[in-house]
Amino acid sequence: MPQDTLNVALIGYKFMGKAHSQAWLKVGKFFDLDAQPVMKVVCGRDGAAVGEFAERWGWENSSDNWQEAIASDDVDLVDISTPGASHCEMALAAAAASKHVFCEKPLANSLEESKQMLAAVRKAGVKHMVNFSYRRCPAISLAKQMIDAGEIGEIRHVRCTYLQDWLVDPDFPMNWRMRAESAGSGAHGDLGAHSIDMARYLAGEIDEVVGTKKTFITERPAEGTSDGLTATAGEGTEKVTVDDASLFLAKFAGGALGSFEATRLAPGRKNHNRIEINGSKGSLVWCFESLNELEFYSTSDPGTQQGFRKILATEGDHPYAGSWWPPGHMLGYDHTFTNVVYDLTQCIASGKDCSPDFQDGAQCSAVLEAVNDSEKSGSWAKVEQIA
Ligand code: SOE
Repeated sequence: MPQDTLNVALIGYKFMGKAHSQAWLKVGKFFDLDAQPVMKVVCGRDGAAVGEFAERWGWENSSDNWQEAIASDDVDLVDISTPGASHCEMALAAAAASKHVFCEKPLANSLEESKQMLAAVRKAGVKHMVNFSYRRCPAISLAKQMIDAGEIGEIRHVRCTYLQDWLVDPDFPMNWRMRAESAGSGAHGDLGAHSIDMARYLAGEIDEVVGTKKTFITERPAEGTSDGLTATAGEGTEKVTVDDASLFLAKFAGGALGSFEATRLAPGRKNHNRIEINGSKGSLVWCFESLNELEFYSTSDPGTQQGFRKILATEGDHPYAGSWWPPGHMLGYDHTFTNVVYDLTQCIASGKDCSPDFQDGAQCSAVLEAVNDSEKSGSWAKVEQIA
């Protein structure tokens, strides 16, 4: 039902909690909205810490009881920014209380849970969105427009690499991201999920995959305290139960071939989320480390002038960019989250469906799981297509 305010309950207040909070704070300042988000309540396990967070980030209330917050009549949208293991329970509770649901990626730690979440939001008739934030980089939205307009022709190759180096030091202590029971997987679900989503967005569905994963550092210093990506060491050591790296090949339904590499052990690569797409008429290349730039090669350019041109997606006509700063002024990581909650708010206000939604999240889980199946069987695995 269309509405003019949107009361938000955020669950989680670490790295993603901050990223989401700054987006909710800023979205109404930079964008014209059909509904005004109200930062009603932020939830977390440590009552004192979440209380301080609420004050710092402008949430009206804080709570150490997310179930109560979700049930409150004062809440329209539940924003889930916790580790993957809790997504399903929270989304099911939100849907049962007829609340719209916004959820961090990957949608869940298993395909089975992702499907349960999709079924629940559909049954409840609420809006649902998964936070594949990189889709909202202006350069990526522009790439999508260019591909849809036929600028690079028929897609033949999709080359995705998502490389980080924050775990290269074997003395980096454990945190939830290295435990299967909280994160589900390592680089595979954390980073690979972004690449899979971007590839699906730009090049269509993936039919079949073959791949493998590897944990290079199998034991690490135990966790002392942690905040997002950083942690201090505690006493003793703990076994790492997720992958450090994942690698797979893909066959796309539209005929393209793809390769996907995700790792947290690539020295020098900080947030190297890169995609290169080669089509029959040209190529597009983007990397998050220069997120405002889109490289474009066109076979239609005069022969003597052919070469990759660098488009700076910072002009008023570029997607989202016009709502921020005057032309030529760069956007960063935080802006992508604000662009996401802008679209989410507008969809809820107007009654339109959100994108990417839980179907996209579940389809991404299906690809991740097919890679696991392939690893077990040692052969190509079909990707389940989620209706
Ligand atoms: C850590 O690897 C991480 O923060 C991911 O969890 C995010 O999804 C990605 O955007 C940046 O890296």
